[in-house]
Amino acid sequence: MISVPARPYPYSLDPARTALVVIDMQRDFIEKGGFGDSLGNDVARLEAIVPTVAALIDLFRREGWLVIHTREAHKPDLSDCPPAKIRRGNPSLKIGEAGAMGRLLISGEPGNAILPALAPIAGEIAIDKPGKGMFYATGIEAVLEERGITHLVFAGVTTEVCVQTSMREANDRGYECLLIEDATESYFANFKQGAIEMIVAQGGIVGWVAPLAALKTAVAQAKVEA
Ligand code: TIU
Repeated sequence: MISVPARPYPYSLDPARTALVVIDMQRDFIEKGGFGDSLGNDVARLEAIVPTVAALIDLFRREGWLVIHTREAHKPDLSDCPPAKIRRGNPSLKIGEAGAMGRLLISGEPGNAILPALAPIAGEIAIDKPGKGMFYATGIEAVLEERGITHLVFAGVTTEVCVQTSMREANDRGYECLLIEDATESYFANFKQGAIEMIVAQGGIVGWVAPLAALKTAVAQAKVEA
């Protein structure tokens, strides 16, 4: 077991039962002309975490631990997208409409891809999710069960929307969840901070939070002690 200094108290993980979940590091949220931009957000804030997310993915790859990537994505015929979701926010461009990077939030379109710097490699799992959470209508729970995964380490965007929803879905299913706080970001600094405080409040009601450096140090320390 590896013990990571975390809030609200140390987080213990068994690498064989742990997966990294990188939520929605897609052009649609991080680049101009995508879905996040269409909702009126300043997308530049999100790009700043790319090096930290890359370093986190690199740590898991070097250790040979499981990496899962998610994409918020709908089928081209939008049969998996509720009309309410399309209407929500009165965006300048709606889900399924053509923008500078292809149709917004549609699987296979250029803008729906994960940023090249963070792209999945062979052996990693990449899933499309029609909702904000990673469990709704994705089948991922069976995959995690089959692999014996009990602990999920989270990164990605946005902290208070898809990351927090996924963590809450995971928490309700019994997974022990750790959010890497410098590998997640929101369009709103105060929402990121608020989401983190909600996660760790009440003794870790949703899970734990730690910076990447704490996880790296804990992994190195475990090797020294082994
Ligand atoms: N709008 C917003 O903050 N987020 C989303 O719509 N999706 C994700 O968080 N991935």
